[in-house]
Amino acid sequence: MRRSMMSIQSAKKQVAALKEQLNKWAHEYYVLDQPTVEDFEYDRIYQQLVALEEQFPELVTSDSPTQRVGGKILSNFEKVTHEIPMMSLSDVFSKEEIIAFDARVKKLLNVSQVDYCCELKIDGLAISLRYENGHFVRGATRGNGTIGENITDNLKTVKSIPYILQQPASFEVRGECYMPKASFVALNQTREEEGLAVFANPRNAAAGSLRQLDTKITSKRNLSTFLYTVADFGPLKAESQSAALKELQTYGLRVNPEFRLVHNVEEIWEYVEEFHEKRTTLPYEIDGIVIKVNSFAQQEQLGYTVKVPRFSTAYKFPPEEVETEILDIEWTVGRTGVLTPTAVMTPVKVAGTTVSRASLHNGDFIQQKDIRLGDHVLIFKAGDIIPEVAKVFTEKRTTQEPYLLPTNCPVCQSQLVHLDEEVALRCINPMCPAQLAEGLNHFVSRNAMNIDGLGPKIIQQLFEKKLVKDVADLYRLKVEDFYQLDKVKEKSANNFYTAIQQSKNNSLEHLLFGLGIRHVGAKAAKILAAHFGSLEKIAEADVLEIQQLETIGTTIADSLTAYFAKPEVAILISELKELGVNLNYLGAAASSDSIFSGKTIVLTGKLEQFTREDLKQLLESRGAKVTGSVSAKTDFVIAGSDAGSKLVKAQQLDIPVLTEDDFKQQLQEDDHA
Ligand code: 3B9
Repeated sequence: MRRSMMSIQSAKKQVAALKEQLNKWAHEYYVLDQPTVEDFEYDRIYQQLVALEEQFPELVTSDSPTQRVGGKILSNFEKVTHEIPMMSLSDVFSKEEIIAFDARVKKLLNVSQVDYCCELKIDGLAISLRYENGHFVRGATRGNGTIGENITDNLKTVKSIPYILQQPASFEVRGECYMPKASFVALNQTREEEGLAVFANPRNAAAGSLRQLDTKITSKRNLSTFLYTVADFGPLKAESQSAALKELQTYGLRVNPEFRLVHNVEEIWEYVEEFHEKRTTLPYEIDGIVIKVNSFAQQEQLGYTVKVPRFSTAYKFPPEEVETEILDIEWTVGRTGVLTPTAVMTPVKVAGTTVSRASLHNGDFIQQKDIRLGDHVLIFKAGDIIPEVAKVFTEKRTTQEPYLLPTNCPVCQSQLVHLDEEVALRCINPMCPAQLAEGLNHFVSRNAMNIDGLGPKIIQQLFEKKLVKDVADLYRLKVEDFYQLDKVKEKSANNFYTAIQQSKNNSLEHLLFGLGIRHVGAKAAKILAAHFGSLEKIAEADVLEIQQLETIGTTIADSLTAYFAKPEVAILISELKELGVNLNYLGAAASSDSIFSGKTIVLTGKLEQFTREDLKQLLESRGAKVTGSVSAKTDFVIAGSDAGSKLVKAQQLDIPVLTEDDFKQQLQEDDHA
């Protein structure tokens, strides 16, 4: 009797955890277009949820991913209704259209002159913040203008949004949430280092950051806001847009300071030209100028169409495209031997910076666009940041010769392969110096050996000065060796040395991932390390045994066995061992991501499968705290038979209770997480 009741409590917790994980992944995949896991991993967790829901049908909720019909629920953010719709803006693209807008406004108002408020159009995400008696109570996305999503918890991590206004008032204020350019660049840099997909532009980065189910992630993204309107003007005294913007500031709300009251189209156009020029020097992206009739009385008189107010419009900047010529095409070799072509061009100024290089992505891209040396091309910045070739002026072409893709590696000269199913050209020489240098960069990266401070520039120098040629050499470096590098003094030399020495103690999964074996990502490395326990065991493992592991398929198994069959790899392993690098799995405890880490746990009742002391030690080794009495601070209780008052207390407080079997299952999941 009690057993089944206890199980449902732990099932409930598990179902919630699985749903959260799946919803997060689905959201990343469908909404953000930024998948973070392989399909098979999603399916594996999905099947676990299906099985649990079959066993406990009462735990099925309408927001469960298993209940999703045709992928309609894309996230589990609560929906909110905007009582007053969040409208959008009509677009104009030229001075002529601004003149026409002004003429229409004057005609509808039957006046000969109108004042306008010009504002910057921030390239972010429209949000609505509700304050009640001065307290921030709800934040939402625009959604379709009528129904948005409740992102209160995410917005609470945005430091520019006040929790409490400087004067108590109840209203809904709207504006833009955005990521500053510098934060966007920094974020993408880390994502690239971590092998994650980069965001195309600050807008996508802001959207992706706000729509996180894990608000800890949002809080780490540097987001900010500019507010520009109040949904219901109720409490505001202002009678015009420019006065309202000033009034919003008196509440402690962030308002973009560049707004300007103007009196005619000429002044609008001056504002447009001024900010078109200043655009690149602003610390945030703007994609145009918003023009609003300034007087609220006149705004009301003009009214709205279904989607947009008639009193405002947005002038959109043209994307800047500049002509230049292709001087050369350079190929670089990555860690996995993939070659990436870069166009080297006559330097030109585009959207504020001088551009002389643009990625051509791969050989197929060059052939599809028929890009040739010496060609005149039009370039632009994707998301206003990343230079891209938009168009080739074939009519200006002087050469008759198509560009020939390389047949040999530019670094080691060995013959390249073009695998059928891939777009990439690849150098398959494992001793290719370019790959080795990139391999070192991967080895020291965060999810691998996490050797702080050894960035690509240091690695490059270590490599060029022949101080290292492979990862084992890193552990042979002496403090003095670093003095040979540019601008490296005693302090940083010591830091580099210590960071390298410390990495010797990492658990096996870091080393295994760091070796950069094809198809062996951080997750697979963890599973393999936990299963086999040591690098030697993995090296000796049979391909059949490997591929039987959950989530490890034949691709990984084949790649692993091929890797460890190489004689140079055997030598590398023995060298690493000799140099004192740990080759063993140190257990889930060593990686602070144990599900028990930081949890407060109470043991009660008669335990059958563990002694109390063993269980206590086990939990503590995974970062948990074991305490004697149940309180609101208790995360869960592990109960054996004949449990008494502690169990009753846990039930009263709605604290999850695990049986020993439940616990063992959690333990297993912990080891596979
Ligand atoms: C209901 C700046 C942007 C912007 C408005 C902007 C985007 C939209 C808008 C806001 N930057 N300003 N301003 N700087 N990116 C002008 C569309 N206003 C509204 O959304 C809005 C909404 C209104 C009036 C204005 O009144 C109604 C009330 C009930 C029903 C219908 C309309």
